[in-house]
Formats: sequence, C-alpha cells, structure tokens
Amino acid sequence: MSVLAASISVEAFEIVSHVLTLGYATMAAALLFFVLTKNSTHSRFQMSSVISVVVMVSAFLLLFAQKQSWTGAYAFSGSAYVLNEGADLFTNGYRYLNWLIDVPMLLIQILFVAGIAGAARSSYMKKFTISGALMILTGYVGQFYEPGRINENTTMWLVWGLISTAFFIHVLILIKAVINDGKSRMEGPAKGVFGAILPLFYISWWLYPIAYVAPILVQSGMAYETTIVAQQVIYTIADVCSKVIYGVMLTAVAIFLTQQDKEAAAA
Ligand code: RET
Repeated sequence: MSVLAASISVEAFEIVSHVLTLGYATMAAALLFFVLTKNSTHSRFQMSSVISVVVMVSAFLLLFAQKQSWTGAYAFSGSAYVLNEGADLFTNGYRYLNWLIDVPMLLIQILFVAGIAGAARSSYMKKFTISGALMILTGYVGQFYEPGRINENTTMWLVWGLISTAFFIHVLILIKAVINDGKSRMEGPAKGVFGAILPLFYISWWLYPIAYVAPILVQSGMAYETTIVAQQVIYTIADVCSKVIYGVMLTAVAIFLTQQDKEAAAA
C-alpha cells in the first residue's frame, strides 16, 4: 500500500495544529499550577510536585516539537495541504522519547503520596523504571512500521506492539497494588480522591495503545488523514489526563493529608 497521503484537507491539517497547540498550552499552564502549589503540602509530598514540574517541561517541549514537525511537513497549495517536498515527514517519534522520561516519572511520583518509603519504594522504583522504559522502547521500534507510513510493515508493527503490551500489563499490576496500598492508609476525602486515580489511570493509559493501533483503520479503507487526526486527538486527551489531571489529583490528596496532619497535631 502506498505511503503518506500526499495531500490532506484544510480541516484535518488545522485540527491537528490546534490540538497540538492546546496540548502544549495546557502543559505550560499546569507547570505554573505545580510550581505555585508545591509549598501547600508537607515536605514529604513535595517530590510529587517537583516530578510534575519536570514532566510539564518535558511535555511542553515535546508537544511544541510535535507541532513544528506537523506544520513543517505540509504546505498550503491553494486548496489543500500537500507534503512539503524535501521537508521531514511528520513523526510521533518525539512523543515516544518524551514518554521514556515521563512514564517512569509519573509512576514514581505516586509513591511519595501513597506513603510508600524505604526498601518498598526502591523496589517499586526499579520495577516501574525497567518495565516502563521497555514498554516505551519496544513501542518506539514498532511505530516505525505503522500502516500508512513510508516503511509500513504490519507484522513488525503488531509484534513490537504486543511485546510492549506485556510490559504494560506488568505496570498495570504494579500501579493497582500501589493505589490499594496507599488507600488502605488514608481516610476521608484523601482516600476518595486517591482511589479515583485508579480508573483515571486505566482509562488514560489505555488511550496510548488505542492511538497506536488507530492507523489499522487505513487498511479497512478509512482515509489516512482521518486516522492521523484521531490519533493526535487521542494522544492529546491522554496526555492531559495522564500528566495534568493525574498530577492535580495527587496534589489534592497531598493537600488533604497535610490538613489532616495539622488537625491531628492541633487536637
Ligand atoms: C505503546 C505501544 C503499543 C502497545 C502499548 C503502548 C503503551 C503506551 C503507554 C504509554 C503511556 C504514556 C504516558 C505518557 C505520559 O507522558 C508504547 C503505545 C501498550 C501506556 C502515560
């Protein structure tokens, strides 16, 4: 099958540009939130805010690069956007390298709010880093062969995607244990919000493999541009949920726990 569509509609081009811009603007705004709320929590929780700051900077830069990659790949022809001759192709590769930083960070961040310390924390950190990084690296190899791209190879794309999924399942098992463990030590609103992170996590993290497989629709006849738009919209929703909403929920839990500490000390 042939390669990247040589031209895409004005709507498709603009939706992707807008969505990528929304993505990096959100990361910049949330960066301020995490900086400004860091000192509202007890020092034992503050590493969670620091990690959110690191994730925001990394995601902001990446989504900015992603947007440049998109606008650089096409030029307006008078009626549609056509591939810019001689320019780089649009690629999601930057995202994967950003996840290589963000995935271990996001997984480690929750340990500070869950109150997991000492040897248990080190052990989780090791497992999260290894499985998280292998999940992303194997997915990175797979995305080169995505259907619709110039070097598409469906078998390679699926095999690497499945290897990545095995590491993903390990991450899901670990995160469930961490959330249940942390929850068992909490009460009141802190417990409610902390518990709600598990469904948020399941939904937002599954969006990434769903976006990965979106281009399969090209083979069942869907226009390439539709799958690209769907993929970029899904990635952006997933990024906002897994980095920003997740970080805000962890901050809220840390603020509740800090208040409970103060109330207990005053009593
Ligand atoms: C890939 C490849 C296909 C199979 C699976 C994947 C999982 C990706 C995930 C990514 C999460 C990224 C996050 C980024 C935040 O910055 C690599 C798409 C299972 C779960 C949370």
